[in-house]
Amino acid sequence: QMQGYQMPKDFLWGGAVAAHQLEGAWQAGGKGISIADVMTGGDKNQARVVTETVEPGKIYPNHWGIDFYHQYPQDIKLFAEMGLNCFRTSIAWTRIFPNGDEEEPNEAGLQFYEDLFAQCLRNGIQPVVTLSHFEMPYHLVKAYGGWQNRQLITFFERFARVCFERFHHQVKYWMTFNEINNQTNWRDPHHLLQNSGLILADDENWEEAMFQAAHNEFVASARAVQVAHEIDDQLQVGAMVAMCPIYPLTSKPADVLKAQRAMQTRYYYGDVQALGQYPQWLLKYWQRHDYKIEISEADRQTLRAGTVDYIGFSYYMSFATQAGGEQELFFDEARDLVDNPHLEKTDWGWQIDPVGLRYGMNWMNDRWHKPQFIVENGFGAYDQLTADGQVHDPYRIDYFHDHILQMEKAVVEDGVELIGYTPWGHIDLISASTGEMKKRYGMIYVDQDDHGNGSLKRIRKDSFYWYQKVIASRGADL
Ligand code: P53
Repeated sequence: QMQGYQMPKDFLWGGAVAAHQLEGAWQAGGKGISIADVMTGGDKNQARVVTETVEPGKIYPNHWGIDFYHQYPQDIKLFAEMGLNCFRTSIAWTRIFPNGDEEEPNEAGLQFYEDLFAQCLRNGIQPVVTLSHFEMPYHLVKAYGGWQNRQLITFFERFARVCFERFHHQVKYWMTFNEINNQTNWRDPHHLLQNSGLILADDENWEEAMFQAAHNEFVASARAVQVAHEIDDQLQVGAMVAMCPIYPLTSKPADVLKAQRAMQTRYYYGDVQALGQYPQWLLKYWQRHDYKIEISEADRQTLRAGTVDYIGFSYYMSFATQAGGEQELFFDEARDLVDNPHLEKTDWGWQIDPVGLRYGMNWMNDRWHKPQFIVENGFGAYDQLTADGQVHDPYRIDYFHDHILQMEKAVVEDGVELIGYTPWGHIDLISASTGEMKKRYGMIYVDQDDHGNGSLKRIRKDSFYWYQKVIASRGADL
């Protein structure tokens, strides 16, 4: 196998998780109910269901996660053993503001994160924190209609301010909204709820509602950037987009044009957050469709003043599209994606494309001119615990080998400025899309099934030792 380039000394090598997918303890320390707490478990054929309230007898995997809330002291030590020098997690909004609209924060929640971050730092691990990672207070959905409502800007700003004030000595790198562009797929209710807390009726215009919600998130994010810099000019606040490059299926000009519009559509979020303004094609699109997106002059000013410091992004896969002979140039993510015949897929149908990572990094660099941070990358797979009590996962090592190599080429050969690399779910946790435990990403195995049964024992997989070696060689020994 090919060897890699060595990354700079200060490069951050880490792992990434989100509070709701591993903490469990969904009611501990005064925590409120988040949107993840009312999502049942599903699998690749059966979508997760959102229930009106927490219903007895239903399975809610986020209620238990992997019990990180109680086991983190040992888990962080294991991360240090792996060699991590950073750890990306999120702050569960509902631990700090249980309903989201309180005036005063919940001290027990703040204390939990202060202790967690202290444990990281004691072990030579720098925490990297996402403020909103698919876990907004459910109350803000029920009582306010989610991010369509401008009042959420105030609530989020308050939450962000409290976090920056309390943790700015412990945490330098922040992100505002996780994978803010997943809602490009606005026909899927799961994405609308996860990103924006929208639960819409059939007769509402879902696309227009998505654009309004995303706008309010942009303003909230830009406010957070400004507040962070006021509190501590050392703080770095990033965007977080899901980078899935969309290729033209063929070199037919109409396919190429379609793919260009697909990229514009899926990444206008980054345009607004990095460049501080909306692209012209989108304003034209709204005009033609008579979409009335409420954007004030003050908002425009906030967006310009609150551009992000860096681009955090996830990378798992690439997509492809082709023109359908439509009158108007238009990209509808739920309908317009096609299989790429050159790529293999995971068991969950995610197309594996290491080169797409380098392509995406170059594309973003040309467009946004900001440092980047790969804050998720990984391979969801069924793992087997063998009779010898081990997990042999060569498929995961292959995936990481190929992706890290492309990352290093983007840095060394192409000159992309990259802060760090945090593979997703380096410890097994609950899947966001399916709620499964058995869709595993970890280099550390957690003994638990989809129903929450198991010893919760942590077991080092083969990939654990492989990544340890990669980090020790600063990326050269792949
Ligand atoms: P799961 C869609 C496409 C790419 C990444 O995903 C996505 C999603 C939404 O599920 O989510 C990110 O667990 C997300 C994590 C998530 C991870 O990728 O569905 O930021 O919360 O767990 C992997 O296999």
